[in-house]
Amino acid sequence: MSTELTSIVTHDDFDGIAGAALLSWGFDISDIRFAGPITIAKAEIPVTRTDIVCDLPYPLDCGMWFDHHVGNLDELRLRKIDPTTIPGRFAEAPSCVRVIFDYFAEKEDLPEDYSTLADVSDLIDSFSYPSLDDWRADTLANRIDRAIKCSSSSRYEHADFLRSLVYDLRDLSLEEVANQPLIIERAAKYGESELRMLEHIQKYRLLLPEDTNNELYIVDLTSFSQPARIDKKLIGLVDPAAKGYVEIKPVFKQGRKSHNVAVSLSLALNMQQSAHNKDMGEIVRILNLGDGHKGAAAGVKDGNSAHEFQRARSDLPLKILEIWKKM
Ligand SMILES: [Mn+2]
Repeated sequence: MSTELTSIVTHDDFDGIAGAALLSWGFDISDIRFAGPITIAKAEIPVTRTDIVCDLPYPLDCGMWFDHHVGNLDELRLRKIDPTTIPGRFAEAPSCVRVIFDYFAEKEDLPEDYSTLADVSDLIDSFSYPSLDDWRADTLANRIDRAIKCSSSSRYEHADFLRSLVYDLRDLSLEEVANQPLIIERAAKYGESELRMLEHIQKYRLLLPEDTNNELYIVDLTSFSQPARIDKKLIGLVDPAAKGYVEIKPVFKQGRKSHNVAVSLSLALNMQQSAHNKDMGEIVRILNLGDGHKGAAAGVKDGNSAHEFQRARSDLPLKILEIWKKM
């Protein structure tokens, strides 16, 4: 390899943080940056040949790439890039940590703690909890996951927190990390917001008479004048029988409610194990709202007036349901 690898760009979720811990250990790199998949897809942060990219879509260019998302592999094929020519590794695995673990395990002995880290990353990233109670349990890994999901007062503070967590997961056991006061505090704070989310999910459910079997669980937050966040996975707790989750909410610009409506769709977890033709990405593409994959997609319906906003909030759920039913 001609160019020296000097930094890691990783996904800002549990799998990305833990993946960066292994990469930091294996390549002796401490310069770490965080991004979401959309930031990479839109090329909003500079990534060069000195970067190792982890648990994220393949950027325009990079030094090495580690990933496990099948959708990202499809994307490469569309771009006519042969994945085998990219340094690093892609494998269909429950987590990116697993991909990186296997990569290093072929060459050397890994610390025992990393084996545990790969196991919990598989569980968290593929959401393969035996039950929702197992997901809600205050286990070491769940506590760290909640601490990651807890928002910080600024982007910089959040990146600092994530960075020190990468170093801790690299150097300490899961137990030592999870028992740090900051982790306990942040996880508890996120736990409270989870309860609020559960309330919103129940209170703002939109029931469409056209959805005779109640297949889509729609949460309509368009009446909100402040941004609110929900984790759609929590819908599984409220309605385990729903097959698809839809969230519609206003787009906020500099804290002000705009006339644009944001939609996000995801398939219920129970759909992962069953054969079906439902494709959330296809729904947002047909409606020309945005893009996504089979399991999750998002987009925005632009509006130029309060009237258009109102029309979008009443039309979109019906249009989504219509396409869903035909799939
Ligand atoms: Mn992942």
